[in-house]
Amino acid sequence: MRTLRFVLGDQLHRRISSLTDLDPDTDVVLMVEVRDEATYVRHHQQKIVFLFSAMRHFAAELEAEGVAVDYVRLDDAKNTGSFTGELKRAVERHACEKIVVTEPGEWRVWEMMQDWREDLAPPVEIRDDNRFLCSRAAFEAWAGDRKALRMETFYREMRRRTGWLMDGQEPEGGQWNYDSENRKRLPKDLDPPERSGFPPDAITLDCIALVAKNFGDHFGTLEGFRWPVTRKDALSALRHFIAACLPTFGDYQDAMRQGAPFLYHALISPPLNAGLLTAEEVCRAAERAFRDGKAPLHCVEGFIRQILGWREYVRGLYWTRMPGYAESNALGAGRDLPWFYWSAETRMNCLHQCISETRDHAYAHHIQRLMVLGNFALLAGIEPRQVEEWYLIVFADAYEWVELPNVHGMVLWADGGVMGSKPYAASGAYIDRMSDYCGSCAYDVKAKAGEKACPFNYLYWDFLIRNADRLDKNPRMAMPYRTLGRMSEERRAGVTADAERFLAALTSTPNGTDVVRV
Ligand code: FAD
Ligand code: DLZ
Ligand code: SF4
Repeated sequence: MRTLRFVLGDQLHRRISSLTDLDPDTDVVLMVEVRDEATYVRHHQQKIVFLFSAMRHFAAELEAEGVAVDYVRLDDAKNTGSFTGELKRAVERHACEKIVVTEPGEWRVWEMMQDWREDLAPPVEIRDDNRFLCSRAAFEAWAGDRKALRMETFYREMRRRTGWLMDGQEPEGGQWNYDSENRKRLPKDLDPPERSGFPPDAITLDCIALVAKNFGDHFGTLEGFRWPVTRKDALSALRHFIAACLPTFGDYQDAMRQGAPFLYHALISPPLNAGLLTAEEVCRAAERAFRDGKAPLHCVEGFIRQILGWREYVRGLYWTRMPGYAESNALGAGRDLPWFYWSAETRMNCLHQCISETRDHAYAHHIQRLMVLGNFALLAGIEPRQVEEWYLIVFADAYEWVELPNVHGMVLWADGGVMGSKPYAASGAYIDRMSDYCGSCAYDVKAKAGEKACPFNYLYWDFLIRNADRLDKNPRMAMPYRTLGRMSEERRAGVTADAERFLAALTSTPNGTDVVRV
């Protein structure tokens, strides 16, 4: 039977479920570069290059194996620009009796697939996404009627299920979680390993030219493109991380340093999310390093938790809560996204650094995303939809299944506590403790009030004041609200005045004038 196997741009694994029973004698693999996918949000230029180049390399590998690949390029004159249009055209080209796809990473594409079932003549088989360690059905069974879906409970279940870092029924070393050992400041004299990345080959250079021509007005630069675009290079990146970074990963997981965007992080999320690596092989490689005495337990546990715990958890949460998940706005946040999220033109050095690095690499590490970029959006009360769109655009690893829970739930607490028991709000003291940004900032992190004071300081208290009716009964917020309760009326009024002055000066367009632009 001739089967048309439609492989999406983030499903680039030879053992993806849509290809497991591929018959090279009869079947055709369809892959399409389409404008709709690059523009449903205006993705960072490096993300589009990464996906197109990884798709072209993957298609070439299949062809080298003798598989017939029908690959539609973006500049093909007949390209309709959409998944549906290209699938319909391909059905006309190939007399296929069946279409096989793997379920997608995003709800909007899932809805498209339901339409394909209705509208196309050949039957459409949608298979489970085997890139994950916990299927949608298994997560739903775990979630059951639980009111709160906490990551830590899920993670322990996954450790038991996989047997990773387990000593019989008990966690290796006697503890499930070594987070308390993973919050160190980066010593000044410690230099993180060199991360040279992968220079673009001829295929990537073609994609760079294509993207510059078609999407050159999207956010981000192309000059520094160094992402691995093949499985071979992605495995090499993984090996380098395990050998050079994992033994120190945990200790400085939360640290930030000016001019050092990557530190000890793995830099594997773009290839991992596109299927060039599997979660299983990444976790197994880390566990092997521990068993072989090459990396300490607290670092390996911290790393495995990110993938076996957080990554699987946010994906499961996304699918159990969609399509309604994005609709809530528990803190009633409604401010427009400030323009500096695009231009990096702000005197707040922490934000200037994190946004500039995001523009240059389509990457920021976890604490930059959470405690700088996200923390500001939370404290300033930026509308969830605008923040979510920004995150989906700017990072090479962003797909809605992973971006939405992290932003809507973890950062903005817009889901009212489904994901996290309290908002991750913090003042400038946290950023000062975990980074060297404040030393080169126009603002004074120690000052609490007035024009020179670090905006995070008064915005933090203003956030608590503004949201008191929603948060002051939360037991995990008891301490800050007790401190707020002891504040004099005069000081509270000062906080509100500083916050109002600062927020009123923010602009959401490039032409505005505001005090935080350089
Ligand atoms: P490392 O720090 O080395 O971590 C290893 C791996 O753990 C990552 O590659 C990733 O696969 C996984 N991981 C760690 N934390 C998370 C998490 N919270 N959720 C899911 N996976 C996690 N990750 C994405 O892949 N895509 C996104 O769009 C994305 N958006 C985020 C938005 C916000 C607001 C926050 C706080 C986090 C977001 N993350 C996202 C998670 C995390 O920041 C990135 O996975 C990580 O920075 C990728 O870099 P790395 O490979 O060097 O990761
Ligand atoms: C992100 C992306 C982009 C920019 N372009 C394409 C494309 O042209 N063709 C394709 O198959 N996939 C692309 N993708 C990834 C899809 O958006 C992704 O598969 C869906 O969002 C489902 O997760
Ligand atoms: Fe950021 Fe405040 Fe530090 Fe400046 S002083 S870098 S705004 S935390």
